[in-house]
Parts: sequence; structure tokens; C-alpha cells
Amino acid sequence: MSRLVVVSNRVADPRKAAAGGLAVALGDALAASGGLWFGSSGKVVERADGGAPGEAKLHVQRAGEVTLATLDLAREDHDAYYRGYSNGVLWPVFHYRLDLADFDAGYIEGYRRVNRMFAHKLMPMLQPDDVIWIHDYHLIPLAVELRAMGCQQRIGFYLHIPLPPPLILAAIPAHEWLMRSLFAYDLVGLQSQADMNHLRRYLVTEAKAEQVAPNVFAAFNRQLRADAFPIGIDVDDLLAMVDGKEAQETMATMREQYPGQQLLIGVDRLDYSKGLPQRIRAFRKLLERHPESHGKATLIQVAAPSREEVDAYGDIRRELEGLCGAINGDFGDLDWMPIRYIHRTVARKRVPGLLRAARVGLVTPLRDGMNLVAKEYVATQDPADPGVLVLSRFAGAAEQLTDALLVNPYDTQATADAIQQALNMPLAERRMRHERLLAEVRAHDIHWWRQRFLDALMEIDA
Ligand code: GDG
Repeated sequence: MSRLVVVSNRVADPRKAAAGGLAVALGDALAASGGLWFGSSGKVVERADGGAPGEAKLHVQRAGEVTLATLDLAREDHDAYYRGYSNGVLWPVFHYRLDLADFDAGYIEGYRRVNRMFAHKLMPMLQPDDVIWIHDYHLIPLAVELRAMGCQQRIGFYLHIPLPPPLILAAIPAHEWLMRSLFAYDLVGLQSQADMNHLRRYLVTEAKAEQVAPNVFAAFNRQLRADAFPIGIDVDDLLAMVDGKEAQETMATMREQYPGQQLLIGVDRLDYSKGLPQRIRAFRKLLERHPESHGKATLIQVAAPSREEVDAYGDIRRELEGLCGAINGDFGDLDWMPIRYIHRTVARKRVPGLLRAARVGLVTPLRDGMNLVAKEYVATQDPADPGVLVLSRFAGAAEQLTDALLVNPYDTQATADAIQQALNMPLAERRMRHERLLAEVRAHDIHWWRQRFLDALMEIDA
């Protein structure tokens, strides 16, 4: 069995309680093969403390069967590679937000420098029959750098965020370089068929690649295989959490705090791609149109702080606070607040309790690679009395979760109507939709995703 090497911007210790589903799932595969997880530690070294661009100290530690290798990035590298190019250029463009992309700041040099440094540090750790799996937009050119150093191993790449249409990608000044670097991979995995269609169109029209098979493209003397591998969740792990002490306590608190209420829940990172202001406006519209919901429906919105050093995130935070405050001021009463807005990270073991307690799950991003909260909401529901998922058609998850109430989050009125429909949905229909959704979430869970990607990578003649 080949050893698995996972590379991602951040390394998480799969044994720690805070580790998310992805860390745990990759941790399983890494442990099974005695694998290596390589990436940054999250620690930033200031120049005064010796942090020099393009240099980083490598820490290697064992976590059970897995080796964790982490780099502490210098402040300048972190600012240009992570905050600048990854989150100030690639994240907005890949989420269709050209207006928010900062193309002129010269971050690309730092992005290249850090990718090159990752390659230099990783290369000596590799063994001849390793299989390398690189994750996400921070590391698109990493395989090019590894190949330039003579790396012959199979390398797969998985993009967790959406891939936009060719003309949006083409707005990135270095788009040819960026997209050409995909050809250094043996396999590229995307979240959805929509993303796959965009990639196909880009490769054929912009990169002049020849499509030699449905999912195989030839250009620059290499062949690239690409496919959609929609990511899933660990359903059993989540169900165990629902039964756990923290989630049960959370549900009890909700029953106590909101007796007789219909709860709506949103749990998101505070990010402009998640459509939070639009969601709040739709809820406002619902309150305006349906006075009978006053005193009866409460929206709990958790917006976990995220990337606060990037300007656009401060703007969305202020907008959201203004919108929520106005609704509570305009509609609230001494015994009822329409919105409970929580700008904090809720403990991981409590989240399933929040989801379970809510009659309606609101997952309404403007654009999202997949959106795992949608799947988590489905998995945590009581099958005998399940809640209703209101899901944006612009989340990758909408391709699979077709029994949710699919909405256009830009259409405030239609979203408000869908929320109203969810609040009033009869039990029989809720059960029928939930049964189908749960079957889908179970069939394509995180283990299926990991295995399907790795099988596809192993099938390729390297
Ligand atoms: C990227 C892509 C893709 C949220 N708030 C809290 C909290 N969460 C958890 C959720 C969920 C996870 O974080 C968020 O996952 P998403 O899928 O919604 O979104 P991104 O972070 O944007 O992730 C996305 C994903 O990669 C995987 O490929 O689906 O499209 O953008 O698990 O439950 N967890 C805790 N407290 C919170 O307050 N503990």
C-alpha cells in the first residue's frame, strides 16, 4: 500500500477535539497508510523575531500513526500568500466577486514564493511510491514546483471552492499561468458538475486543450484528468454528537429559552459568500408579510468570525450587525426578539444540538463550493419529526440535495416565501423530503468522497 501524503494550507491534528470532519476523514486515511500531513502551522513569525520571506522553520511531530510536518510562515509570506493572493484574489474571484478582488497589490510573488518553499521543504520528505493529495486554492501551483524538482509521484489536487466560468477566471491577470499549472497534476477534483463544466470550457476555449476523453484533457505535453467528487460529511460521527452531552444540553437550553417557538437556524463562517445579509433581509420580508409569525418564529444566526484581517470581512460584519439590530428594533417586543445573532464560534460538539433543535435550516450562500452545513442539518434531524432545509441553488450541495426547498438568495421575496413554506410544511411532506435527503447524504458521505478520489488517482497510469 502506498503512503498517503496530504498537503493543505493548514495542518490539523486529527486527534484533537476541535478537528473538523475533513481533518478526521483525512486522518483516518493517513493513519491507515502511516501517512504524512504537510502544511503551515498557522503560527506567523514577525520580522523582529527572525521571520524572513521564503524561509520557514519545519516542525515534524508524530500524532499516532501520522506524521505532521508544519511550517511557521514569516509575516510577509503570510500576508502576501494567505491574506493577499489566496483570500484577497482567488477566494473572491472563484466566488464570482471580481469587485472584491485586489489584483494590483503584487501578492502573486508571495504566493509563488510560498508554494516554491512548500515544495522545497516537502521534497526531501517524499518516498518513491507516495501518493500526494494537495488541497485547495492556496496551493494550485505546488505540483509545478514539485515536478520542477523531479517529483515523479502521483499528485492529485482537490479544489474545495467553486470554479467560476472562463470569462470570470480570465479576469485574473495571471490566469494562464495559474490554470496551466493544473496540468502538473494527474487528477483534479472539483465539487460539482457545474464546476466541471466551467473547467471544461476554460481548458478548451482559453487553454486550447484537446478533450481526448470525457474527463481527459491534453495540453502542454501532458494529460489532465478531472472530475466532480462532491465532498460529504461523517454522518455517524455527527449522530454520535447529537446524542452527546453538549448537544443534548444545547437542545434543552433551546427548549427552555424558546418555548413554543419555531426556530430557524443559520450556522456559517462570517463570509460574504454565505449570503448572510440577503438571508436576514428575506427574514425581514417574512416578518413584514406574515404578522402571524411575530412572537412565534425566531432566527438564530451563528456567524463564526473568519479572516478578520481581510477588509471585506469587516464590511460584511458591520452590514450584518446593522440589519439584525434594525429587525430586532422594528419587530421585537419585551418577550420576543426575532433574531439572535451570535458573532462567535460555537463549540463543535454543540453545533449538532443547534441544528437538531431548529424547524428550518437556512443555508443560502450566494456561491459555495459545496456547503457542509446543509448536509449536517439533514443528518442531525429527528427522522420522526424532521425540520426543513432551505438551500440556495448556488451551493454545490444543491446538485445533490434536490429535495430541499431550493431558492435564489438574491430574490428576497421568493426566499421569504420558501421560509414561510418551510415553517408551515405538513409532517408527511417533511418526512418524505427528509428521508430522501438523508439517503443522499449517507450514500455520498465523506468516506465515499475520500475513497472515490483516491481510487481515481490510483487508477491513472502515472
Ligand atoms: C470550504 C468551502 C466546502 C460553522 N460555524 C461553526 C462551525 N462551523 C462548521 C460547520 C461546517 C464547517 O464549519 C463549514 O463548512 P462549509 O462547507 O459550510 O464551508 P467553508 O468553511 O467555507 O469550507 C465549502 C468546504 O470547504 C468543504 O469542502 O463545503 O463550500 O467553502 O462543518 O458546521 N463549527 C463550529 N463552530 C461554529 O461556530 N465548531
